[in-house]
Amino acid sequence: MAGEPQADCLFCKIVSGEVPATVVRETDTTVAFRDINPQAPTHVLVIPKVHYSDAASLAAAEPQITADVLREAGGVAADEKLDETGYRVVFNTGSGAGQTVFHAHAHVLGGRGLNWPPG
Ligand code: D5M
Repeated sequence: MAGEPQADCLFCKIVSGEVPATVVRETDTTVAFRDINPQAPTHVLVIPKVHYSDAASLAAAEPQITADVLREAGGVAADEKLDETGYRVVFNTGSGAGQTVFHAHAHVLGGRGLNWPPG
């Protein structure tokens, strides 16, 4: 069923605690944890606890939880003191854009200069 945990999903396993992660924030609907392969001094992933394959399908089905993810991304930035220097929130969507884990997630990146456009 839509939103239900998927047995083969790495991020569902992080939500359930089956796979460990360095969790920095958690709410009823979201988990934020450090990326295992950081691309910046701060690189945190914010995920919904429900399973949707990407941000667009999450937004279509669960607009409130999508807002929760964005609010928590801002919370991570505040916790990490990125507000003044700036930070980036990225949803890679589709393998052509670099998505490798098909459970919606926001990357929160900061702590260094970030070029535009991204590669
Ligand atoms: O981003 C998927 C991200 O997930 C990528 O930056 C690595 C990260 N990742 C993969 N496995 C783990 C674990 N176990 N803990 C923390 N972070 C992880 P994408 O946009 O799909 O390429």
